[in-house]
Amino acid sequence: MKPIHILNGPNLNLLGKRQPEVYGHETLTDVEARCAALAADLGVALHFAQSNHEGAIVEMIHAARDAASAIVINPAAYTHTSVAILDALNAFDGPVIEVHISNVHKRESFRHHSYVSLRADGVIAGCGTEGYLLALRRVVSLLRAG
Ligand code: DHK
Repeated sequence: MKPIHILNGPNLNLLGKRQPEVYGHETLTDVEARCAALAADLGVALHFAQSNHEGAIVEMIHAARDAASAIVINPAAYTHTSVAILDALNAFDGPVIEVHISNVHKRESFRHHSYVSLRADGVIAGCGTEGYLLALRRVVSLLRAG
């Protein structure tokens, strides 16, 4: 099985420092370490990345077309604005799970709409950083189910 790509959007590099009451105290490096440990338990390879730039995320998704078996993506603010990220995901053939650390539906109305949800096979919101682990388990079970 090709690696699973976990992609993170803008401001998630500040995880742990930015609005901890909303996003928690763990850093993105902590999240990556927890995902890597779970991936090792599940016997899958992982690639973990973050960018603050929309075009860079589009290019990460293009790279995943050949390199990844599945994508877990937290597009952060681009969730609510980016047709370009939706279009790139529509050009990817494997499972896609969308993750939000916070419960976007309990927050401002502009966070209630997601372009990415038009492509995602599943959406996890409001489970904190554990959402990444849930998403990882889900893509592995989808891939193993064939
Ligand atoms: C992260 C962000 O940065 C916000 O722009 C989204 C998402 C929610 C999250 O909960 O992980 O609206």
